[in-house]
Amino acid sequence: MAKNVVVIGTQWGDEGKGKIVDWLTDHAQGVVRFQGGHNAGHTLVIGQGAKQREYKLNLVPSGIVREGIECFIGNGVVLDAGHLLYEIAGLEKEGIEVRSRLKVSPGCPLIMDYHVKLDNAREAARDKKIGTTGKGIGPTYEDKVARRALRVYDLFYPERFAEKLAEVLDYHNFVLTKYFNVEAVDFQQQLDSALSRAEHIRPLVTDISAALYDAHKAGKNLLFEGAQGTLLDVDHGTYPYVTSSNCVAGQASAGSGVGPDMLHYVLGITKAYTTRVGGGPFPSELDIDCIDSPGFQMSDKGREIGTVTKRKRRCGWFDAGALRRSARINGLTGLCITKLDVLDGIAELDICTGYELDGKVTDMLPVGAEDVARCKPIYETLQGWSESTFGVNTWDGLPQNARAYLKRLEELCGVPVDIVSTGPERDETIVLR
Ligand code: 2SA
Ligand code: MG
Repeated sequence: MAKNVVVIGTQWGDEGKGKIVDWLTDHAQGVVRFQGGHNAGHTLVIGQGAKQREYKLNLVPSGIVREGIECFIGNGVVLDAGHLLYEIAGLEKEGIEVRSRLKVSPGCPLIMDYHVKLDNAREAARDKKIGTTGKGIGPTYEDKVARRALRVYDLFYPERFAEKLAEVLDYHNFVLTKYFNVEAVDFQQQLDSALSRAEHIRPLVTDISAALYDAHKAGKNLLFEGAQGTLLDVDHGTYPYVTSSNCVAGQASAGSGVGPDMLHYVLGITKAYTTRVGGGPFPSELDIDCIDSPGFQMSDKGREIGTVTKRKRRCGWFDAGALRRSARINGLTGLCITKLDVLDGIAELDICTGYELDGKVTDMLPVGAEDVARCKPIYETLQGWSESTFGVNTWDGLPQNARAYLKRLEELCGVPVDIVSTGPERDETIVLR
């Protein structure tokens, strides 16, 4: 019986999903992206010593760096065709065979130049910045929901494409020029650049829903690779400081066209502390600039820099109230705690166990940014450990205080810790279940 796993970020993204997806590909034959776009940044470290290579993927599923793994981009992903071809070319340059293994849904909405312009113009005009990645993600999802998006399969019908483009461009150019005072996007230029990519994309286009169903029936194991994280989910996150897609486990179904009965295990990737990149409330945030602050160690040792935008990520204590919400929304089967080693040497570790909000105590992150912003975190303090946990690959090899920390996270979140990741490489992993 095939066992399909959904790998989901339980916090604000950058929990280290890429490494775990890669590690799990030992037991899978296919990896599926089902939401987001090239705003995602998944870092993979492959190989040892002089042969070690680091790959940074945005759109292509993390399975691509392993031979023989099939990779699927589902309908829930917004696709920048130019970026996809650029990423494929980069991988091919590294000697990775991509085209025979990568499949793209005909239903993916296309990210166009006007989406990128709109994304950046809106962000520039905002007083309270969301801090988007500027890749056109939000405006493309808007077009999808408004039923005016150009989708991948439109690329193969040039006349229809031109007709739809003219209509949609008319609308967006009005907004760009009249509302934002930004230069209009040229119709012919946009048409030519989009259609020039069509023949490169066409061989990849596959009915993903059908392909996944067939793969499942053939006994293949599938991994559904989430991007961003639950607290950035457009419905369940700290709205409006969120991305524009659903990032929760349920989206693996809608965003790839498989039934929920094909999702057997939900693994919640969870950093041992918390980070966030971009704007929005963050109750357990720490100072990352003062060298004496534990936040500085998280930022510095954890190399907490946005993979896509190179922005410094904000850092803070583990937030169990946020995790509790995340665990329920995703129906988490187990947790995978990552980057534990970043906390090595911090004398005392605080864990946010709940919040005080309007004079009341709650143990669950409230809904929406405004209430989250008013939350005063409540902490409990655990003793840290001085030993290095980097690369430790057995439970007993961890310092006692590190084990106690993990056990406490498990207790507070109500979900078992099934995996602990202690370094970027595959064998720097502890499996508990
Ligand atoms: P967008 O561009 O519309 O999706 O931005 C909306 C918010 O979502 C956040 N966001 C992310 N947060 C964490 N990681 C992401 N990927 C990159 C990474 C981000 C980077 O892996 O580091 O390089 O900055 C990601 N993508 C979107 C974003 O910061 C906004 O708060
Ligand atoms: Mg990332």
